[in-house]
Amino acid sequence: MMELLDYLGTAEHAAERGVEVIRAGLGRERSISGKGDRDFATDVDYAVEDAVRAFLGQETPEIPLLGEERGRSGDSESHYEWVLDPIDGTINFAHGSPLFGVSLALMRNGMPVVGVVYAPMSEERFSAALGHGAALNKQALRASGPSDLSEAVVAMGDFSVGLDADKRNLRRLAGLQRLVPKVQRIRMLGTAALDMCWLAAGRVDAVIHERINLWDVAAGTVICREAGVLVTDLDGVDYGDGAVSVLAAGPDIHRALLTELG
Ligand code: LIP
Repeated sequence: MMELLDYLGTAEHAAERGVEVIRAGLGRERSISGKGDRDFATDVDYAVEDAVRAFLGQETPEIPLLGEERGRSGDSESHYEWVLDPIDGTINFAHGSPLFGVSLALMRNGMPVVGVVYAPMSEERFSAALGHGAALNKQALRASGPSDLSEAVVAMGDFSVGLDADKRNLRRLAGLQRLVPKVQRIRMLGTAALDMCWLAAGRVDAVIHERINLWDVAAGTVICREAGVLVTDLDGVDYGDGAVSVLAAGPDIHRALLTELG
């Protein structure tokens, strides 16, 4: 049975394969496939997913994989599952913004135990394995942050598109109205994976996503936890497979936000 650090090594190589495909696709014409209201994936998203799937299919054929673009494949009885977002921040990527990355996690019984987020434009690779700490380009990561909300920079998810978007965005605006007078600044980076990694690196002090997919935040969750950050859903329940929201921050800010948003 492979150890978590072995799986971490495999995940890092898999993410590198994905980044090679992205680099090959930079600067050339792209085709996009619509995914409903104002949402899409590029041909590079699919190509990255295929390259990572092929690599993991060779290295760990016994472990199934859930990918954002092509869904689930493999043995559903396994306690383990790879969870992949080939390009988190696709809209940013398509618009030429450098804020995007390959996000790959290994889940064990519904909880992320290994995570890698590789941001090629800044050459930053965030990684972690449960019980082994978090790192940025092999340098140990330890989140540090304020204890007072008025000193906190809070990263939030994009406004919703698609079904019920108006209803959800009204709720989101109400939440913002409550938060804006209380926090130092709000940031909307357009990539949940980098939101979480920047939190682990102390570049933001909290992350709030009211509606998020597992593949967007699974890797970032174990990176944050190994950097000393609390990661729950918006009800304060530990984040894991099945949750639809994220609230991540150091203990003091997490408690204050749970109260504000409750
Ligand atoms: C994106 C997330 C972002 C969220 C967007 C979208 P994608 O993921 O990273 O934080 O606000 O709605 O879900 O689609 O680029 O993989």
